[in-house]
Amino acid sequence: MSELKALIFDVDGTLADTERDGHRVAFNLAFTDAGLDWDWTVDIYEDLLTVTGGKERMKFFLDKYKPEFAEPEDLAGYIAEMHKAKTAHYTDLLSKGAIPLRPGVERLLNEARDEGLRLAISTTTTPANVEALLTHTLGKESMDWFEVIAAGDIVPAKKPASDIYDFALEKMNLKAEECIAFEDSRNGILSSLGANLKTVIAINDYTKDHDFTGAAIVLDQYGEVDSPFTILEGDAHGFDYMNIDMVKALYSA
Ligand code: XBP
Ligand code: MG
Repeated sequence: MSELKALIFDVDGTLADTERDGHRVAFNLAFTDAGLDWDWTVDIYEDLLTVTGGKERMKFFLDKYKPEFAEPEDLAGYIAEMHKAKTAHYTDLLSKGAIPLRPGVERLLNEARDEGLRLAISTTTTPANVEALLTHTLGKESMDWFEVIAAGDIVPAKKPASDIYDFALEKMNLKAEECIAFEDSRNGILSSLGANLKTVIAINDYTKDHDFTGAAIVLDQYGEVDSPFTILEGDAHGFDYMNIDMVKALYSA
């Protein structure tokens, strides 16, 4: 058996609960800027989240919810411009401290660094969004904690395709069996399992009913010493909050 060398984290829903109060709000602000009356409610957004990637999600929305919309000739360009505006709103929200990290994330990252474990990010979101989240929660220097930040359009096929995890592994020159992935969604685990990575799940409100078949464990959160997680599926090996010893136990199981 190989030795654990790296932890690879998803961003949205995993490092922070960004979707409902971050991305969704930013999309709506961009629509308002463009003079559109599109309103991505909390409920509609749950359906839209089945499609990863903000640009892809807007296209899906138009096809499903606005079939009457008079599409501009360059629809892809139109969506890309609106997505730029959305990213500006999203990074602005983060700069105002709108979204904290999930419980246990900062501690776990620090423990991993103390243990000499390598860190990477594999996400569908735009690189600027990752930078904004890390900078405004952990400080600018935290960008350097991650050896690889694999994000957005860097690969042709977004999650659930395994490409973004394959890319991170290749960049780190590591094999899947030397790493463990942290995800929150069905599309995320399909991607990480597709790359043959053992995968830890911490759910959130949008993903609590997803199918996590194949996960090493499914938790409600990583937890802290004084606020333990609830196990939804799997064996926590006697731990009640996620620390590096638990990560190693899951990795070796
Ligand atoms: C995240 C996404 C992203 C974000 C929005 O998925 O699917 O599209 O919702 O960010 P994951 P962008 O957590 O699996 O990486 O608008 O920048 O795409
Ligand atoms: Mg996610």
